[in-house]
Amino acid sequence: MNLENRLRISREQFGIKVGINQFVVALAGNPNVGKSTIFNKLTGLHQHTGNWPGKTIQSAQGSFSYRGQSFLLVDLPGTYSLLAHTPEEEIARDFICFGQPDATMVVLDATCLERNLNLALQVIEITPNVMVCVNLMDEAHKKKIHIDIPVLEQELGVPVVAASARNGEGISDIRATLYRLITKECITMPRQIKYSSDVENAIQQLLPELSHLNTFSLSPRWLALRLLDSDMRFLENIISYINMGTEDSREVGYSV
Ligand SMILES: Nc1nc2c(ncn2[C@@H]2O[C@H](COP(=O)(O)OP(=O)(O)OP(=O)(O)O)[C@@H](O)[C@H]2O)c(=O)[nH]1
Ligand SMILES: [Mg+2]
Repeated sequence: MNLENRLRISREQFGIKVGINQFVVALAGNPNVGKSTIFNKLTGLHQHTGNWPGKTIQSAQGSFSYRGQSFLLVDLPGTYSLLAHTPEEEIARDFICFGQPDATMVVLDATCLERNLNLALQVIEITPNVMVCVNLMDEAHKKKIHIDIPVLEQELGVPVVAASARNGEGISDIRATLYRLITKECITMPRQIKYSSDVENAIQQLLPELSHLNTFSLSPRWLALRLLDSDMRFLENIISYINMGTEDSREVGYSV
């Protein structure tokens, strides 16, 4: 199976039909942070809703163009963590991990950044193609919470945009930042979380064992961490993702 087919099949499993030269952007975030508001502002009437394949959970996809480039935006269910506990969280996690989005935008609630950053850190552990949107800035302002966007950007190593999506503020910044991310005009350097020395040692022991695998879009370090989690259900999903089209599996992907 060539890479193009692999990409198509990965996405079709999630009911995503991508146009020619269209980039796929996953919209992730904790529940109630304004993901759908941003989705609606960006895509307007160019959207359709349905269900995630095999689930009764609603899905929404929509498109928009910016500087001649078409984007397909996928509004994911709210999730606190990628260590999924609910069917909604499983969908969000599986799409980010296996749906092969070209970019993921993590939306954060400016009024409770600390809790929200957990998800952002988990996502940047999986993929470097990430931007962060700190939404509800109007609410933060009312609560006299000040957020230093450039410092946050520096700390995370990915672009960060402030927004008050309900008022339409920050939407044009989001468009421009997604474009820069997709066209590689901006290169991200996501912060890698350092774990305790026991965990780091365990990772180092596992990495050589993983070196014979082509893990495609999944980083071996992230994979080692998931092995340490021992979430068997998720590990099964990871294995079937890696095994999809094994015949030319050395074509591309992470190397350890
Ligand atoms: N004040 C304020 N309210 C906002 C902003 N963005 C969204 N909201 C409101 O926040 C509520 C939740 O917004 P949604 O867009 O549904 O949030 P969501 O993240 O899609 O929620 P789930 O899909 O349930 O996880 C709605 O009442 C929005 O109108 C904002 O920037 N400022
Ligand atoms: Mg929503």
